[in-house]
Amino acid sequence: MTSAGAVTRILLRKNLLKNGRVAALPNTGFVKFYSAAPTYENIKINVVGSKKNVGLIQLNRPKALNALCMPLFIELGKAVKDFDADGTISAIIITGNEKVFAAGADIKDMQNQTYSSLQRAGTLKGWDEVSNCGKPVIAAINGIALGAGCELAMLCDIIYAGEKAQFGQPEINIGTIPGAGGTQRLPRYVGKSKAMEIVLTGNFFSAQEAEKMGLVARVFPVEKLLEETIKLAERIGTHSPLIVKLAKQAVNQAYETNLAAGLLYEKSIFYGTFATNDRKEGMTAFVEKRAPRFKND
Ligand code: DAK
Repeated sequence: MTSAGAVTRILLRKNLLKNGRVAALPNTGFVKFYSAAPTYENIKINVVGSKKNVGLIQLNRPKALNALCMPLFIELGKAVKDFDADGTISAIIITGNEKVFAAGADIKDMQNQTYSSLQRAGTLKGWDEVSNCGKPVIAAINGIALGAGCELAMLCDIIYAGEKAQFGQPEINIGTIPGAGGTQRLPRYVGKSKAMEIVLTGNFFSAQEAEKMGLVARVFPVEKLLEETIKLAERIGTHSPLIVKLAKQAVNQAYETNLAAGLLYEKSIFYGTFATNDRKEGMTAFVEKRAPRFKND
């Protein structure tokens, strides 16, 4: 049976799925896929790049400044999981619009939650799909990335920002604390003093400050951000997907363990690359002075 993810990919590639909706049913061959294709209310998805190998997810609740409501979390998790499973996709971009990435979790949803209702609900659904994604996930942030919006960006592997982007963990203003990784990831990325300042004041900080702190890799003019992020994803896509996945795992270990254990992990991954055909092809291509032909093997 064809999975919903596979259906989405077929439709995207044939330009039949626009913004998460089936645009047309040109022939009976696709009718059978229609019912299985996921339709999204709170995100838009697309396949972009000159080789159509970049999965693009756009948060899409503009009236609520892309506040991350529970259905949005679930849709986001599903879209990431589908792109991760798609062998033709090299990297995934999560973005918002030119004015806003996400103003945090939906405060109206949370207003009447209780300690026990949150405990019963467990962790944020969809969140794990982003952090467990084997492929590179890149955040392209224009406008505000606050609270869980900033935490979502920090789940990603690389953050590119537009020059007007604003980041913050303003939960303290509404009587709570960052609860989706902010108190743990932010100090690892920017150090304790900066993280304390951000979390305890709730103050926003600019893209330029975020770049200086090392939270953001690069800053671009607003209108260039997505184009540059797609270029980055395409560049990653020229490498062996297998080795990219291993490299991502190795870098992530630096945030999970101490230096000695991390170096040991790195070494085992490094030796492990020598069990792959792509490593052999990469080095052979270098010696033969030609471009490598990676096979994800
Ligand atoms: N939630 C719901 N609606 C929001 C929202 C939000 N976070 N942010 C903005 N909106 C809505 C506004 O209510 C308004 O809707 P209407 O009144 O028009 O219906 C619309 O978006 C436009 O907002 P404003 O009128 O406020 O626009 P301004 O330009 O004046 O201000 C602002 C923009 C971003 C400065 C302001 O909207 C603002 O301060 N927003 C709240 C930012 C914030 O505090 N974010 C942190 C949320 S707490 C969890 C773990 C973690 C979390 C949740 C669960 N578990 C483990 C379960 C995360 C929590 C958070 O992220």
